[in-house]
Amino acid sequence: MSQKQTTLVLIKPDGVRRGLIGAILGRIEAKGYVLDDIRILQATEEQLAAHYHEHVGKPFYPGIVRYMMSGPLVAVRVSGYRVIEGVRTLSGATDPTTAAPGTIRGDFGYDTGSDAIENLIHSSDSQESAELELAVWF
Ligand code: FUP
Repeated sequence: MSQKQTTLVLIKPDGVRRGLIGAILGRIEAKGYVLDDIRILQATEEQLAAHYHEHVGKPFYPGIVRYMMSGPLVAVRVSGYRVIEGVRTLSGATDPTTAAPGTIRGDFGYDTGSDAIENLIHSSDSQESAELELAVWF
């Protein structure tokens, strides 16, 4: 039997700028998951270093920071059975150019030519990441 889970979703600054908050959260709600908490905020360098601790020091990290601080983002706590896997599936592959049509990144994302991959949404990839990431943003 599956476990009820909680995950973190971020609508990244490109999603907010493009007016896609409703479209993105609409897909997550339509799928059947529950939005338990939501905040709109400007990310700090400290939050990003904690959230992206696996990427700190990599060549693309400064680009991620520029991108993620380029405007407000939306942090959402989402719950449901197998929601971690479910929201990852709805989000699609990291690269929006090749992400499958029907996914959020595949339908709304494109290569902007920026040095960071702009792909609209973050969703936690495991229970452990979800706990750590929820503590960063809430
Ligand atoms: P994902 O799990 O699909 O969100 O992707 P990753 O955890 O692998 O990467 C986190 C973010 O880093 C991605 F959303 C995009 C960004 N990234 C780059 O900008 N350049 C890279 O070469 C790899 C990742």
